[in-house]
Amino acid sequence: MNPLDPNDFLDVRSLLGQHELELAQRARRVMDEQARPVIARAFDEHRFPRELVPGLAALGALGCNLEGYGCPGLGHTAYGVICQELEAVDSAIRSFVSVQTSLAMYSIHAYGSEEQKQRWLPPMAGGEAVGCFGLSERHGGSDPAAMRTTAKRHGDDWVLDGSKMWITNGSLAELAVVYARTEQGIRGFLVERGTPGYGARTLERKYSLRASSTAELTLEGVRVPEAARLPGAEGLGAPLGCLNQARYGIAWGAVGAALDCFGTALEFTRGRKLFGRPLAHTQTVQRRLAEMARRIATGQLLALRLGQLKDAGRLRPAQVSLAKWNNVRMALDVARDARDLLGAGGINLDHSPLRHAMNLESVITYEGTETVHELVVGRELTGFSAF
Ligand code: TGC
Ligand code: FAD
Repeated sequence: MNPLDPNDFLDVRSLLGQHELELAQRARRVMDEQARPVIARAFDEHRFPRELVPGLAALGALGCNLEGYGCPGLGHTAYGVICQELEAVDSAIRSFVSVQTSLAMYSIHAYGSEEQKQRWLPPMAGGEAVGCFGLSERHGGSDPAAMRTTAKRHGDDWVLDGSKMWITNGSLAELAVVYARTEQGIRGFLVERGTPGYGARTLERKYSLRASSTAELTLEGVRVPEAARLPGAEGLGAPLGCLNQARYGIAWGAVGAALDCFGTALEFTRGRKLFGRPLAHTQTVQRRLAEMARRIATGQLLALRLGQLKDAGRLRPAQVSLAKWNNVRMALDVARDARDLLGAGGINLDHSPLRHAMNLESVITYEGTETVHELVVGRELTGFSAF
């Protein structure tokens, strides 16, 4: 019998449709040709490789699982497998796509007016317009209900004041989706770059997600018309609804990062000879590799099940929390262990595991910290909110 595929120990691939398999293959080819050659350097230079955006758009990654308005409408499992291939290269690339697709475009798709959808979704799907999503604030991202950014009615307009912190794509974005407190509760607004009083300051000296652009948004008396308000976004449930979409993609993406680290460790320990035999011939190294394979296989099944539930329209937020928590924790542990197996060589950018591990320190924090997801699951189990 042939040996099992280390990257797909449980043959999860055979559970995907032909359409998803072909997309995964295309995504891998695009990443191998366009992203892998530039990513370590982009990470080193603390630069988002914007030159990748046309390739991501051509792949159908932008607005992947959204229907109509020029969006690819490829389905949720398809979106998942694409996220996995992107994050196998770097979480920053999946992050760009998550924010564009699941946070900015989804906000407009789910809560926007017909005019807003027609105006923004086609260029966003084509990568000509970049979006960002401003929810978190400096004083506590886990508790968005406590946001201080306000939107006040002035005649036919709204005036926004406040700031948003840690905003992916903030400095690149032509359009910011900003959630703010009004007298009627939390509402969403579209703020275009260049609007007087709106600014984006790139955050420097990040040691995680260095190939992603992160910014602080400032809003000082930013005046937008009523037509820039998302009419369907009423209350905190609106931005939290977007987070479900992005967290779903992360649960898939994290598996990709883990696979890349695992593959690197497997190859390295097979080739490196110490004490007269390959490292992979020792018991403790085999145990560590087997542990990685076990955890990755579990994560693959979890992601696939999430996709099935989402495609069937039955996915619940607490299920997404469980998967985001499990798969990002799994990937971070695998990345750290793979880094260690590489010895000193593991600390520079010639190998990917340290870069993945540093990235995953953000991934485990954003889109709900690990603790937030544990507490969401705890609330579902017990009926008591511990927040
Ligand atoms: P709570 O009382 O639970 O809920 C308020 C309203 O929201 C509804 N809701 C949800 N709706 C859809 N999906 C969900 N997951 C939802 N969770 C709650 C809920 O039904 C309620 O609706 P209504 O109509 O009854 O008012 O709210 P809470 O204040 O107790 O907070 C709950 C908690 C802690 C789970 C929530 O605040 C939370 O998820 N906090 C974490 C915040 C977070 O994840 N921020 C992420 C910001 S974006 C980001 O990080 C992008 S990184 C992107 C990248 O680069 O990839
Ligand atoms: P805090 O909420 O202050 O949490 C601090 C610690 O307290 C954490 O360990 C947390 O788990 C713990 N904690 C919180 N509540 C509880 C509790 N009830 N019980 C026990 N422990 C608790 N936000 C956006 O809106 N848009 C973006 O595009 C975006 N991009 C990001 C990109 C990066 C690289 C990063 C790092 C963050 C980004 N964020 C974005 C912000 C992100 O969502 C927040 O960082 C996250 O929600 C956590 O908020 P915080 O950092 O303020 O930590």
